[in-house]
Amino acid sequence: DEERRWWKEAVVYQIYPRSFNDSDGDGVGDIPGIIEKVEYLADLGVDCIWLNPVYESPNADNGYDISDYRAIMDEFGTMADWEELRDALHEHDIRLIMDLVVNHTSDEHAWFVDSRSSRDADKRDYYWWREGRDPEATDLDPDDYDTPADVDEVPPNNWESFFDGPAWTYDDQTGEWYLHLFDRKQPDLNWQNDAVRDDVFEMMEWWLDRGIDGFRMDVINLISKPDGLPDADPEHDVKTIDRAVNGPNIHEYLGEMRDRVLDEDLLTVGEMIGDEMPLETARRYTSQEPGGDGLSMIFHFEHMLLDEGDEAWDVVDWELSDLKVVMDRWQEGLADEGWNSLYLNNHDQPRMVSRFGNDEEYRRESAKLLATLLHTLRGTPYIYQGEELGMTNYPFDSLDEVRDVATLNPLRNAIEAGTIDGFDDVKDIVRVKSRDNARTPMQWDDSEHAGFTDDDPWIPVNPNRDHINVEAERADSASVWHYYRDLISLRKDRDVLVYGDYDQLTPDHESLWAYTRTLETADGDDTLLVVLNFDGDETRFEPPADLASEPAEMLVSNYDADVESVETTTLRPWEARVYDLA
Ligand code: TEU
Repeated sequence: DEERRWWKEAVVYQIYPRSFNDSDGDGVGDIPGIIEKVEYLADLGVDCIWLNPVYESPNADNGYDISDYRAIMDEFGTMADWEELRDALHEHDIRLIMDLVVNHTSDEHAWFVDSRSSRDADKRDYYWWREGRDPEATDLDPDDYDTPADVDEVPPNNWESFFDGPAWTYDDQTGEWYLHLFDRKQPDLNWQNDAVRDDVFEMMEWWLDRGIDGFRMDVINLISKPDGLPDADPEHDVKTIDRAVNGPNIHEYLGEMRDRVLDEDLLTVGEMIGDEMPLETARRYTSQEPGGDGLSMIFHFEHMLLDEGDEAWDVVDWELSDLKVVMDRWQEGLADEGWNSLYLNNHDQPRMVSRFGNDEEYRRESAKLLATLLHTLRGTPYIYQGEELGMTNYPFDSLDEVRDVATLNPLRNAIEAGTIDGFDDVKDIVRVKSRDNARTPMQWDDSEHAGFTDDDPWIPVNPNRDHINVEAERADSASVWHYYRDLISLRKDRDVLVYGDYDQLTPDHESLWAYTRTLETADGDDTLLVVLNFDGDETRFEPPADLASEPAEMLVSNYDADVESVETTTLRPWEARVYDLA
């Protein structure tokens, strides 16, 4: 029998503090702002908050560049504010997990400041320092790197940063290069060094002692670098990411973390980037057995890659059948061992209704359909702030509206290199793909700044705040918000939603996704049938023979629908139905 765990039964709500609620009118969301909304979160019914980084940071990457793990960013408040938030959440039976960013630190972290000070600094080996290479001995062009005029060197390997440009920066002070898989202000920690692991684990304990309920682990499958830091093979289109993910010591490091710091009552979710991951690896990461890494679950990226084209700025249409292939693979792969997370967007991804639904005519219906999917698959659902309103992508019109380093770096480099003339050349793709789509302020009401702040917000408010906002959603019982609230509360009543088996019924259908969830109980099977029409046109659904004419009630639907049994039916645009066969 499946072991019960609170984190399997929970619904997690993700808060991006910079964009959630500003209490002091500086245009930046903050912790007191979140405290003001704890009541809101309790009303919605969520069980756990994942807080994006709130630590001291120069904000080269909005807090993912940490300069002090044990201090709160001034803009967000104080440690006392944080404690008040923790207590307010716990008083409402809402747990709190914190972002753990330990693949890299800020270049302004004391460790790195010491590390870069000299070749034999105490903390030199906390990071990856290497001598450069003679350009003649490589295929690299020294002009592609930013070195002083008298330095004729290229970096130790050809890796590129995820945020464009080289993954190595030359440092004048000691004449060596340091590795950063992200921005140059985010140097990678050297996990091979025992002292690094000791310090990281001690820091994690320090937070656990402060009563948190777990961690979301940022790009945790990058911490083990391949031996010898070999070049990626450009001929075979092997990128840094293929080189650097799930490295040789990853299980050793996570195993040590599990033994020294973690326990099974914590929610630990590892962000695991990369393309298709062998399910064996996924099971190892999430296995609670001895020898497993013991993470509660991971975030994989396979469904986030379905609309990715070949080039950096390329998007292609995603197909429902491909989405089903990915999700089925994970549903089945972690059915007996391990556990799934369920998400369709977060602070790094476009808004899900714009990407996987229809954010115009059927915004409301498709937002509800996607919610139905996330809350009826097997796994733990994650709601990203604003998702519960059906918030959409932002209509970017100029470079001035963009804030994200992952959008700005490649854009500026492309303009400089002359491969694009200006923003207009990439406007469409920024609107579809930029991480900033998810980072516009939470829409609380229809006022100028959406009730997020009294002053100019740090990033523009979506103009559709005039009709998409918390106030309007709460006032309308047929809203996306109420639908979310119902789904969240249903999870508490029905074990089948958490622990039931998943069975796909329509693997190849182009617009229909139907599946059952089944839980064996003392009084027989508890069965739900979920039917989703991923299309703006009507679609006919014919139930499989063993379900046809079975007595059923409509448990959840995004249209008016009343039934007494499971029958052949025509589903309306983006219609979602959950039949209760119990
Ligand atoms: O993200 C990892 C990451 O590289 C992707 O999520 C990336 O942002 C996405 O593919 C879109 O390009 C994590 C954090 O979630 C992100 O906010 C940080 O910028 C990044 O790590 C570095 O810490």
